[in-house]
Amino acid sequence: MSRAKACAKRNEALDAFTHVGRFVSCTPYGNGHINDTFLVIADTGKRYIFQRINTAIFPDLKGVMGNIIAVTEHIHSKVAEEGGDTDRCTLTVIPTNWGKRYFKDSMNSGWRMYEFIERTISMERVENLREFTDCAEAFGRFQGWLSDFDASVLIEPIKDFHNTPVRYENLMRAVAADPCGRVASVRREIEFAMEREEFAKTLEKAHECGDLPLRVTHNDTKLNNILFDEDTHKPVAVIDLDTVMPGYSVNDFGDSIRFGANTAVEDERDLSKVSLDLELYHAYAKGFLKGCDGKLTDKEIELMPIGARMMTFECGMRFLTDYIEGDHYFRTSREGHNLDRCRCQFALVADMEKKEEQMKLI
Ligand code: ADP
Ligand code: GN1
Ligand code: MG
Repeated sequence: MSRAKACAKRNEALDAFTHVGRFVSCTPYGNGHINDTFLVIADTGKRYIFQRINTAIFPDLKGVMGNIIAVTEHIHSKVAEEGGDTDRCTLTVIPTNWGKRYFKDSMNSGWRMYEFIERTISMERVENLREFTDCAEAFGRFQGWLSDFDASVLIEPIKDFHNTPVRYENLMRAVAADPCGRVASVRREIEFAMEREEFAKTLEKAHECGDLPLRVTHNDTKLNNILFDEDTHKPVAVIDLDTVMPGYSVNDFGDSIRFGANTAVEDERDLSKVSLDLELYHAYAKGFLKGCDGKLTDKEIELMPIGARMMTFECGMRFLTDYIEGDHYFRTSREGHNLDRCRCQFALVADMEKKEEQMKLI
């Protein structure tokens, strides 16, 4: 779509939310890989988050928004019971002028608006161990709040989202199809994945034999999906609730480790910089267990290191699949971006394999 057309669509969508005021600015915002996020300012001075939901990834707009409303209402009531800050504890959806939860433009794109959670920052890296422990507590608490939530009201926004064997099959299908002629250049990465085909099944097997329960989980527990207070750097809200659905606690733990306990950034090209920081791992594990407040079983606790390795491996395979298929899923900003991300994840997996015993001890 041309820039002018994209801008026209955005304005068409903004017109659906004018009950909050006239919008005076709208600028791209944040570092998400999936949705198009904008910060909009109304003539009242109030700020809002405005997002074009990626409908190629989330076709069931009604279902996704229904999940978000149900989950945020539940969290609001939990925080109210605890006497916490109900204004900033979770996302608040702003309805359209007609009271709907999202707006569909004439090209079928979905748009939604949230209250901007003020006086917060989002971070790509933590500055110290305490921040990472706090972040873990926040994700653990999030899971705790949802422990009595009726999961049957949720739709599954993306089927088999963290089903690693299915992700493996998807990769093999992409390799066989090779739609962009890129397979020859990524043989080493494909082999890396193939050597771990059995490992990929570990959590699904644990679930099948009753060792790993399904809980309502976040499923995208990256550091930048938490908003921190700009003064105290304490977590304020867990955001990006598109993928909340039944899942494994150890995957929520694992995805945070993948992103936040890597000594390098997610798309680092210099692989000598990539490793698992065991101090950060320890800090996070401590906070997560505290946040979950005794709700995890011994077996779940035992599987936490596997969760970390699994999420890193799975994410690496997803980046590789997207690279092979021509980069249609994750937003990229340079040539070979998904391949760089894949290599970085696989380097981290290799380091985690070396540190398996230390992770278990922690
Ligand atoms: P994506 O699914 O593309 O990752 P997110 O929902 O995570 O999109 O939003 C992208 C970024 O926008 C977040 O990392 C955060 O910095 C910012 N953001 C999102 N929602 C809010 C909000 N309600 N208040 C303040 N900042 C927000
Ligand atoms: C995407 O939306 P965002 O940027 O927070 C992706 C996650 C990946 C992550 C990798 C819906 O998260 O699953 O782990 O990129 N979200 C979706 O950085 O696929
Ligand atoms: Mg996000």
